Amino acid sequence: MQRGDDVIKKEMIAMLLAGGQGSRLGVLTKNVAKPAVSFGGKYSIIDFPLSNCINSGIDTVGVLTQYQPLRLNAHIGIGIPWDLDRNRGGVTVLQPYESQEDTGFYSGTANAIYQNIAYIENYDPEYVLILSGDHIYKMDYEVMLEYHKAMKADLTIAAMPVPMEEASRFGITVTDETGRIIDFQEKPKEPKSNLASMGIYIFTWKVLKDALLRTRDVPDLDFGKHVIPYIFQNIGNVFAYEFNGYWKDVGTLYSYWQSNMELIALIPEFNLYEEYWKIYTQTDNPAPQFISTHSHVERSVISEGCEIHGEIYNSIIGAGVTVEHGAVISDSIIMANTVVGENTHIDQAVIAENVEIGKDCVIGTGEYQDSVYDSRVYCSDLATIGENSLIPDGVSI
Ligand code: ADQ
Ligand code: ADP
Repeated sequence: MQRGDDVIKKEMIAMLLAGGQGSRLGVLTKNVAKPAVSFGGKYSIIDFPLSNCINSGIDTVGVLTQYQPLRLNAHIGIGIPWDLDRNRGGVTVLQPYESQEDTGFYSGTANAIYQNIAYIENYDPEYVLILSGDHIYKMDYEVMLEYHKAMKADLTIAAMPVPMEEASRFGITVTDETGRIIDFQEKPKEPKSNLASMGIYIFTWKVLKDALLRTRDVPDLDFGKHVIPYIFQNIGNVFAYEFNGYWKDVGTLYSYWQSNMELIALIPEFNLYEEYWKIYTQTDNPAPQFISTHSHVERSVISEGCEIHGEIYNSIIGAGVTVEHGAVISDSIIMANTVVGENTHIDQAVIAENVEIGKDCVIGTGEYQDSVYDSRVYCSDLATIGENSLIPDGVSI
């Protein structure tokens, strides 16, 4: 390989896939890329993998994005909150561009990496970590890299057991007693095991580069469908790294809502308050929250800049939200700068940013009973309202 002066050697860099359409999140991703969707009141989904990177000592991250990238770009900026504002490395947003060879679109996850081989080669890495932009979890990728090296693997796939009835939504691995993968099926109708791929991969770079060059003509080149089966069949040295912590793919509206609700469960499965594994985000430093005399708040996240006059139960309230007198919110997510009018009742709903909801509306079932989430019963569809909507007085949704 030719090496110019501008090659900065890194042992491992991360490539974060954030270019899916996110269509299953409905109105929430109409104008916003899924990784930029807000989570847990003050965060965005992408804060979790980005924070994992910096907490794992990875200082070079390429973020591959193509749909509705404006807010994502604004959120990432030059990477200051994650300490990724480096002259060498740091975070770089990589959008597809039209060239003689390429169409200006990432047609699949592996095609997106293929189109950025030159970016990766700038760092002459031994290993490349591939991540998804839509997962909520904490993971030390350095420990995974140790495992990859110890196994002398060409590819290590992070994997965790899932309920058998959900297994066909995932890539499924079958392993021997050493952790070596002896069978891999992408979203099989009849899964042979329940050890699911988390879509988090460490590749030895020269193996991945070679596989990408050999498979590049496959339409919509995808890791799960094409590249992993190719490496598995032709090279075979593939291991599963078993993970047993909290991990959630928030690609569907229900899993997104559920994962938010899990933050405020009596015993949270996922804890945002751990000192040694902080989650960093971009904030514009709003005023403190104000909770008035007639308000009532139970087991909820209330972000900065909120003004609360009504009642809030088991909910996640983003920054700068106003809840007027007599309003009752339960089991819901309300994103930044939304206003909830007097006597409006909201239950099991997801309301995006900058929505104005009038007085006396009923959204969702609108009935606060005992927390639905606690009883683990989820009774109806979630009501969702997209950003910048205006809901007139007295409306039921
Ligand atoms: P899926 O969850 O279906 O399966 P996929 O649609 O491939 O994941 O998206 C993975 C990530 O790549 C997402 O963050 C998405 O935004 C991004 N992405 C999708 N298309 C892209 C493109 N063209 N360009 C850039 N980024 C793109 C995968 C694996 C399974 C595994 C699950 C775990 O294929 O084997 O079980 O993840 O969630
Ligand atoms: P969702 O499945 O909710 O739409 P994902 O982010 O998981 O969201 O993936 C988006 C889907 O869009 C994937 O199936 C991916 O293959 C597809 N996709 C990604 N890029 C393109 C593209 N350039 N053109 C068409 N489809 C794409």
